Amino acid sequence: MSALAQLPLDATFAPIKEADVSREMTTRYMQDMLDFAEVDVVIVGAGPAGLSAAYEFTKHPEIKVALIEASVAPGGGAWVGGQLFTPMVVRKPAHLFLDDLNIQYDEKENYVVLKHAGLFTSTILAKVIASSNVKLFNATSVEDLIIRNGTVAGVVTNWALVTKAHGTQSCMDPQVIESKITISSCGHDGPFGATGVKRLAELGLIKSVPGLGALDMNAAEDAVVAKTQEIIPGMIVTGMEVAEAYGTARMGPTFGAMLLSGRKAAILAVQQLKGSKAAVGK
Ligand code: 48N
Repeated sequence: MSALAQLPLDATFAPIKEADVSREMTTRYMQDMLDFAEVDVVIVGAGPAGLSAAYEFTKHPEIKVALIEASVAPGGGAWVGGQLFTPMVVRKPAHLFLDDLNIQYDEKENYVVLKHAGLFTSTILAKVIASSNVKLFNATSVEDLIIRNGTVAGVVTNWALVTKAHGTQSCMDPQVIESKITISSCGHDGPFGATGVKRLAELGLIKSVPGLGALDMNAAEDAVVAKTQEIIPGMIVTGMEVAEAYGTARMGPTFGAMLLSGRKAAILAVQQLKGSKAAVGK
């Protein structure tokens, strides 16, 4: 019989010093911030595209990755399917990505259906968080970019609640994370939608952000994956931020393009890094 099975219902806890709880959290979090002040890759946004990119990087332990998410709960739009219905539709061949994650689904001829979108998001999130080289900083927003000679060289961060409260206080300055490559997966709606490419347009580094086209599932998913690319030196766009940046159609509640776009963004970054000198973060 397992130790848990033998545990009495009214078990009592081992004693603890309250200050030790604070010390444990503080030492680890501060060490993470010191260790990840300079990385190979920053991923902005932990929705399905950003998480898929992060998962791909877990296969490259030599590459140091910071995953930044404004919400306390990562996952973006991938906790539900469409109109808050919870099953998730993923068109083939993106089911192969689910196979890699060992996620169960119902199979149809051209697509698969997960009984709950949370099955994807919780599974991929657990694998990303458990990895040795990808560090998730949630409740943290990217407020700006580090730009050197027209190249994205990292991100400017703040607590997400501070970012939302800038109008209430005098200047609450941010922190920075330097990175060789920034993957922008900021999605398409909400207060943070497509913030990476919108900032590039504000800086005149890209002409404009045309925004989403109307819905056409078959056109949208192929186009988003095809246009997942380096938009300016140092920044790769992925997920629905691609649709915003290039004005492709939107796909609505099918998620296969998010998985394969995120995977493609990570592989493009790995190819760039392998072509360069030894990666940061050995
Ligand atoms: O889920 P999203 O919004 O974005 P994607 O591209 O990962 O997935 C898109 C998908 O959820 C859909 O919208 C589906 C396919 N619908 C399509 C359609 O046609 O309607 O996740 C983006 C994440 C969110 O969690 C944001 O909180 C976060 O990125 N985020 C940021 N985090 C930190 N700093 C920022 N500046 C920032 N901007 C966005």
